[in-house]
Amino acid sequence: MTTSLHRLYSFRRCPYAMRARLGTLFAELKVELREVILKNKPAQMLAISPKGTVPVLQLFDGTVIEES
Ligand SMILES: N[C@@H](CCC(=O)N[C@@H](CS)C(=O)NCC(=O)O)C(=O)O
Repeated sequence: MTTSLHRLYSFRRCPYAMRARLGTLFAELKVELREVILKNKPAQMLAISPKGTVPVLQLFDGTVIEES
């Protein structure tokens, strides 16, 4: 059985990503955390958010939130 989770592209030391991680914690939103190397951003992330900044939250229904 596979479980679909929301997915959060993040970078540990980024204050915006910290805000997003806190937001998901306070909202008790279970997310799959994808730690990104900013110099080598994953194609999957750039496909849904071409501006290439973190955080990016992709909800399991496909909705993309790309601003903290
Ligand atoms: N307005 C954006 C700003 C996000 C942002 O600037 N994040 C930085 C890291 S702290 C980033 O991804 N920079 C892209 C890069 O360094 O390539 C937000 O609030 O989410």
